[in-house]
Amino acid sequence: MTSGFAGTMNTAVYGLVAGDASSGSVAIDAGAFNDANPVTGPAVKAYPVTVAEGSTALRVDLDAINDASDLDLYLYNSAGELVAYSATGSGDEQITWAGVPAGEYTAYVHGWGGPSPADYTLTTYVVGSTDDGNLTVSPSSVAVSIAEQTTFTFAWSGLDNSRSYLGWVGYRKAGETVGLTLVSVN
Ligand SMILES: [Ca+2]
Repeated sequence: MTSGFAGTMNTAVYGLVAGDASSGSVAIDAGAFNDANPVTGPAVKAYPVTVAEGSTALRVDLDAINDASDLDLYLYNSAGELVAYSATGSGDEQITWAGVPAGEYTAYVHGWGGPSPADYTLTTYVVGSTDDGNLTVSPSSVAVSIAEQTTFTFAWSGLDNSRSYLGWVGYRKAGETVGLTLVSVN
């Protein structure tokens, strides 16, 4: 990365946390999802997502099993407000939110197009404020000057091969995070 300041840059690791995966299936009905008032049904499935106090990042990852599927993903807060969505022409969708406020959220999977029904895996990751000891960054502290390129090396260990993980590395100047890199391990 390239520094925007001169001084000492420290790194901080958050995670890695394992994703919580659910298998599901939806019917395909392009008109079934009303984003002003989402209602579950054959083509709309809901998943509660708890973001605890002290959480630092959220990812919701939707993986369609059949690449011919077009599934979409929406995230609502506890007030029923749409706070993020991913609704491309693909079957796979992903929402990533660094700095997510704590609260109760609901993720909706909508079967928009393609063969019906459509199977998928929905995986949620909630990264806390702790270093879980499975990701190392070197150097952890380095002297930088403005516009100087610094290379950091990431290494992970002790992960369960059957799961996927998310975390992030913060770049800090005098205790303030001035940049970050999300780290996914699949
Ligand atoms: Ca889609």
